[in-house]
Amino acid sequence: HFLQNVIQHDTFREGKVTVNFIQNTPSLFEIKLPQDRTSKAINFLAEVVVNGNSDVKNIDKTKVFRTAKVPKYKRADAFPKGTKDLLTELGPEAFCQWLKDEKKIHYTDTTMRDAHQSLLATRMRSYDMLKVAESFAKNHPNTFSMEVWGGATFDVCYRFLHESPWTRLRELRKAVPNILFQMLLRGSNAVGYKAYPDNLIEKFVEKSWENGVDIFRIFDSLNWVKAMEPSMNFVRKNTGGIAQAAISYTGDILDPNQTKYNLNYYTQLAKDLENAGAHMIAIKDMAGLLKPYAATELVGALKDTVNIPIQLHTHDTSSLQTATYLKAIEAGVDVVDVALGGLSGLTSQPNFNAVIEMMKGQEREHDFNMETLNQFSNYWEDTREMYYPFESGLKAGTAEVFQHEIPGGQYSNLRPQAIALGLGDRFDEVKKMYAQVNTMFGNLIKVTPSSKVVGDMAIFMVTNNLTPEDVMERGETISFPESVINFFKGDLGQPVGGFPKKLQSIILRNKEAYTDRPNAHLKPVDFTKEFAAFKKKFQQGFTRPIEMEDFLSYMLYPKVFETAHENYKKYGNIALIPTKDFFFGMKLQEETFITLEPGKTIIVKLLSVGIPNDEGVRTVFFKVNGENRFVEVFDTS
Ligand code: 3PY
Ligand code: ZN
Repeated sequence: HFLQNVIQHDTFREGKVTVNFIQNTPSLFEIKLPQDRTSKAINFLAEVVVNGNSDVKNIDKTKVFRTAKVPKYKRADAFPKGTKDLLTELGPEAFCQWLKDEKKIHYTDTTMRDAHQSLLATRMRSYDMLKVAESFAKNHPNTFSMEVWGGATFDVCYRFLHESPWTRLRELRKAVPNILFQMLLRGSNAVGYKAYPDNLIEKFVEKSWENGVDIFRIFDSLNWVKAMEPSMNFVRKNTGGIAQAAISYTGDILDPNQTKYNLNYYTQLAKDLENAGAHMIAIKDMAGLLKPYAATELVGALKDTVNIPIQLHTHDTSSLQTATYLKAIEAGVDVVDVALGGLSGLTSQPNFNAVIEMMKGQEREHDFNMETLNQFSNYWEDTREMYYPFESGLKAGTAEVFQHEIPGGQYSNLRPQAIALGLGDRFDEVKKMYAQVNTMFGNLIKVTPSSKVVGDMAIFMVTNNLTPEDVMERGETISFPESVINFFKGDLGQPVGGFPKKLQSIILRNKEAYTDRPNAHLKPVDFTKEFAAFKKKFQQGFTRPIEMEDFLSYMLYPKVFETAHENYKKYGNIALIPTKDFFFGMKLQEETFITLEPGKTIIVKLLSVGIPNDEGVRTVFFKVNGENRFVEVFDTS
């Protein structure tokens, strides 16, 4: 390393070395050894032991965790054939015809995406998914699909879990080669909260497919078909996957007073999506508002309107939604979204295990081995214990959701967001205000990101003690949240029936609003030039060649990616750290196992944590595979 420093030094390279070069250049003796994976892993363990995980606010020191048991499977056995094999064999059109002809009801398991997004603020780590994935693939290959990617998981992976969503997808794909994988794509907003250039979305779709996504559930937060069309085309053109177009459901089609989103509105929308090239239609009931008898009407009418399979997605916030599934199944829906028991119910999807029991002995029964399915539920119930800091606090179903219409995925975030802003005791007001804001905004489809705009405004109004009348009367003097201004400008597209004009001019003041697709205003990404610049900036610190996938992440979330990259340089692949150690830190004399790669596991024991020296640095001692190691960590407390 000393010689390397000499050879790489500018003075040496320029041939200007004098006799005193070595004595006068102390930097030659600064040896920076490249850190290996073990050192990086223990750097992270030490950091959490000393400073905690900044994402975990309240630790319950008395908490004892159960060991989650992975249901048995044979590693050496081949994977049984599943829907992924069928899609490869048939291609998307014939596959969808097969699905339509199926008498059995099919199931999408949302455990690894929407379930934890909606119950645990999206914090489920790849570590806990990968532990159980192969077992699930081998035990339940007759699952229609697994939703494992997209929505909020992409950004949370980097931002809070310090792991790569691409690695998650690849590793899961390896563990589950036989069952279709599904992702949630926010149309022109990809996996973000704003519009992105079309060619960025196109590349993102292409890479998602290459890395393992089969079914793209595409929605637009305002049900604007024009905004969904490009993504549907990208899936059809650039992948062998399925373009599943979602109609986001709001209101109540059975309420004669609610005329905006009536049955006719939804059937027309489904027809438009079929005409625009959808392989399948999803009814995306993101807040759990589709009541059982409404499901009979809606599914029946859609079946009569379109010739493609229909999948139903809901959230059980009211605790009524298993009945909705029963009615939808009777009306001929092809697939329903469920979550394994331990991560089901409330703001998540209805209970997979219970729905299977409900259908036992019935005409459309699809056979699942209940003993192992219940073991998977138990696995998640035990694993969930470690995620207690992220529970939303909702204890029972609430019929209030039919009034406030807050999506399940937003509910589990809005509550902590309100608490963080000191509105914990005023959460009831926030919920009521959410409904009022919706009315002010002209009754919107509310799903990410339009739901975030409504949530931001509700929180803003409660915080500032504003009423809708205040906004209308003295709006010119109010500084509205940025997301609200951008929404009224047209940044998320056009809502059904247009913007309420008076409020729009109050909020925008002199800003110009536009009515075409927001993406049409964005400069396309110059992939050759910008990817080259990205590589130059970030290659240092990567222990593998930099990829287009990294670049896509950077383009979607520049700051988040940059921070994640810094963490990666210091700590390596944090996804390998066991969850308990990741969130809560190791205890003294505790031992943990970290598998750096198959066949390479290190055993780490925490021996001691020193007192801070004059600079506030603590020395943390470990025994790693029998050898003593230490790490110095600055104590930030
Ligand atoms: C998301 O966009 O993340 C959602 O789950 C919307 O329901
Ligand atoms: Zn959902």
